[in-house]
Amino acid sequence: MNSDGFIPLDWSELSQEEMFDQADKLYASMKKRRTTRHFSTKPVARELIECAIMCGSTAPSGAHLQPWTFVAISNQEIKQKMRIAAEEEERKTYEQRMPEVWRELLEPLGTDAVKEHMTDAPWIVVLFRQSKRIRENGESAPTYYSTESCGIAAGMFIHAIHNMGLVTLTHTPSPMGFLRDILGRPNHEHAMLVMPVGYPAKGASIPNLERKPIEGVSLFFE
Ligand code: IYR
Repeated sequence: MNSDGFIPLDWSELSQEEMFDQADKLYASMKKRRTTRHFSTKPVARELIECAIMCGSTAPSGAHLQPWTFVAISNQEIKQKMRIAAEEEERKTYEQRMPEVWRELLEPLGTDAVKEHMTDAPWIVVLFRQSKRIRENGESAPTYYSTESCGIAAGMFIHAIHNMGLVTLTHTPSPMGFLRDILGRPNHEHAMLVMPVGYPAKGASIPNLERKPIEGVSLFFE
């Protein structure tokens, strides 16, 4: 193997005790994360959003292309435009496009076509997936596993937001083409998730959900 361009891995072994302790602490913290639909308008410093984006951007990605663009919006006029366009699509989705088998699942979650979080939350972060990359010679070339890569980056971003004491929501207006137009992104970028970020509104409530136990989400062969 050619080792040019390689550096030593910066890693140190934890004791068994430290491992269990860190594992427990992380799970205890992650268990408390909840998708929140009610946001306060209280401002959040841009540096915190930048930090969460850099955390998301540590995600592994196909051929290390990092095929994502996080577009962060605090501008109220742009948020308003995005909300109007999202609600227009969502009304069609909820009223015409959503079959009953889907609607019955969303009913207990309390979602609908009204998206006040898009104007209440101080930041909206839109994750765009890059299906192509532009090479140095200006030609376009494919990216690889961009959906998987962006999914991982989104998870890491969401965890960073939770870890800094803020809340977010993974909103998926569909279709999302209007976001490319409003935010002036190129054709090879595809909006994947809209994530309002901020403080929860006073008295914010969430559905009383349980998560599946280990047996429901895994299988071990030992
Ligand atoms: N995209 C819509 C509808 C929606 C769909 C699922 I699946 C959800 O878990 C929640 C909502 C929206 O964002 O409201």
